[in-house]
Amino acid sequence: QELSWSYFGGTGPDHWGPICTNGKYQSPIDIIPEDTIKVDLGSLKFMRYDYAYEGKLLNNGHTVQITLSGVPLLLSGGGLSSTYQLEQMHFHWGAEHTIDDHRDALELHLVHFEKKYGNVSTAAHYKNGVVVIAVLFRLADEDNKDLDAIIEATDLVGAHWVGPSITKIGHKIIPQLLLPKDKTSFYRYEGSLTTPECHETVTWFIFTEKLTISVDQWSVFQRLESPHGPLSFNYRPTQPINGRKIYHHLL
Ligand code: SG4
Ligand code: ZN
Repeated sequence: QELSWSYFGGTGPDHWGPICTNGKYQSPIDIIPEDTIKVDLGSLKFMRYDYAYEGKLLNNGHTVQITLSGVPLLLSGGGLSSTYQLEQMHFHWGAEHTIDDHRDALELHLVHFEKKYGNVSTAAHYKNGVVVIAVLFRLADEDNKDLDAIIEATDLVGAHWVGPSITKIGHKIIPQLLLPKDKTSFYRYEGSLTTPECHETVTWFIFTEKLTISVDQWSVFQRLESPHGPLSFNYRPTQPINGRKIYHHLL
């Protein structure tokens, strides 16, 4: 089974299509903290992120993606003018957003859609339709216990590629534990999805506090099978800022 786009070669980022190539508000970007605009955007409000949920994990050939079952998890605040609902979480190994050109080991994306649109694929066609929360992970000596169940499930769906593969995550997931403790410091800017079609309808929030992952845990992601063999990295190169304002919310 072939996928229409990838992170390498003839189906790689240079061949992703019109919006990806010609857009002026693309993501990810390199964030230069010194150039950010310090403002009070109001705090982000995470509703029901502190409960334990059953989760499934999917290897779609581009990433591993987690969906949770049960009541909707909601996000507001941070200067947003409406309420957004969590659809899925996924990882990029090799972080997508860099800080002062430094690339961390891993980036978690929590993808939300504006409630009135019902899902991300519809919301992605409308201004302010999508909000992605990004969490950066740096390498550390110790395992991150809060990633254990996800790593275990990733190992299960990582085997020989015969098409997308899904598994139930062995332990319940508490999404709050995948967010940094300090939620009062984050960057915000207007950008795009980081994969085709690269729709420019995404408000990005990137926490400044990083979490950690061990090399052993990280290598499980890098072994994930895709149609092109092991998916050793899955980040898009950083894109031009083109005069966009990058805000830094500080309490
Ligand atoms: C990953 O490829 C996800 O698997 C996609 O989700 C997601 O697309 C895509 O990344 C872009 O999202 O936060 N990196 S990102 O900008 O959520 C969408 C699915 O394919 C539309 C469901
Ligand atoms: Zn992503």
